[in-house]
Amino acid sequence: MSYFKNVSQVKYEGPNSNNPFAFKYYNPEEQINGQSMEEFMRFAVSYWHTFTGEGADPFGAGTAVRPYDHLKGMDLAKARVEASFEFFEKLDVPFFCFHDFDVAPEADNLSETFKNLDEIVAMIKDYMKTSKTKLLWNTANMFTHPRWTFGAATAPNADVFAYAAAKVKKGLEIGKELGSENYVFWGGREGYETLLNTDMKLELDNLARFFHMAKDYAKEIGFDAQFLIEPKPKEPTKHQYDFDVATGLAFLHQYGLQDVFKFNIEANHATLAGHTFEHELHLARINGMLGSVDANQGDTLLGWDTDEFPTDLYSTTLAMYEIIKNNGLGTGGLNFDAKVRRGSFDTDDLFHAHIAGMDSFAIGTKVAKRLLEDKVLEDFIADRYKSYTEGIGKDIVEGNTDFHKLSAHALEMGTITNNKSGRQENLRAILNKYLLEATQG
Ligand code: XLS
Ligand code: NI
Ligand code: NI
Repeated sequence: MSYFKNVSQVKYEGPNSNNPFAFKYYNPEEQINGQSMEEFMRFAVSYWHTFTGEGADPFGAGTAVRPYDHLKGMDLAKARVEASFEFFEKLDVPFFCFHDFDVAPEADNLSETFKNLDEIVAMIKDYMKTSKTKLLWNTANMFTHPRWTFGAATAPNADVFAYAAAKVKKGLEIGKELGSENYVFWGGREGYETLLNTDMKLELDNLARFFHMAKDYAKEIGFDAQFLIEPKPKEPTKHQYDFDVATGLAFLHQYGLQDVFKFNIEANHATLAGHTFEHELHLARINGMLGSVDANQGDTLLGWDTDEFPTDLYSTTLAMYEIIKNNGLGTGGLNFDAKVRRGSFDTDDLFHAHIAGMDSFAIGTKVAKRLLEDKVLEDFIADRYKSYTEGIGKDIVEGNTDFHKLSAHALEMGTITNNKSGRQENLRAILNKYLLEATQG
């Protein structure tokens, strides 16, 4: 049976196509950085938003109209697996991602829940035998059920910590079973509401203990996926511990976990933290910690994680600039942690949304590639810091100076008159020019 009857195979038809079910800019075969776009971009579909999500919001029930709406429990879970692989194939997407809870319903107790999971994971594994779509990452949902009210590994209740460990243990086994390339830890409710009732030091120590045990277990079972930490500053808790890349870096170094993790950076989480998407990618990259991306976008007028499909070409361009400079994402990818708006309730919208996102990132890739080939920003930046390549600047960089010599230099030189304009507006105009030109052909 077919779940998406209106859509046949989504293909690249080029910028002149008006077919709403075709790629206009994402050409999987086009070469970028010595790889095909498909290999380089590594797009992934988020199971939770696309197959499990129903379009509910805090004020109203779900609006999504899905071909499996009449089903419940395990029957629903199975129909979703069938639908998902049809979707992956029609979209021709190389990866997908899921939380345990997205694919199989929780039962009354943990062992029943695991049984449900085993059944569905076996089914997924079966589909994966004939599908090209692989698992980019899996993770454990440790935020929906009331037991996680105060967190999982940072909960004040040790039984909750143990329950979380059981879930992640299972998640690592599932990851191994399905050949996942990464395993994601997003904080969920790892954070706090008020310091009046919180032992922050114990919670952070416990979080680190949890991560070390997770790594030990992955090693024990021979699951060598890249571990990824996904920062987010707030929501659902007021203060999330993995606030942003900078906070995450400090945490990982503090607890000796810096070689175990890289970052999974989500655009909307970056902006919630008061950063740009490219800031977070850049900071992770220069520290050798850029692992994967949750590709979405927020809304500047809304202060929460709206998880919209990415269509902002400035943002995709500056993101791809970082990713190309990083030489790609390694085992990571561009996962659409994005959901169609509540008013986009048709199944067709699921295709439109992914096509829009993939095309937007493809445009970003083309523009970023040209900017890098022409060294537009690189040359400007190199020139701006030229003073560190000679004289006193060179001494600073090479460690050949001290406060005595620097002070003597300053006393000698008189007034500083050699600052140069940062040319921000001009650089933006150049970026516009590249954006317009790169999409012409
Ligand atoms: C929520 C997060 C979540 C993670 C996976 O804001 O983005 O969806 O990506 O748990
Ligand atoms: Ni995410
Ligand atoms: Ni998010």
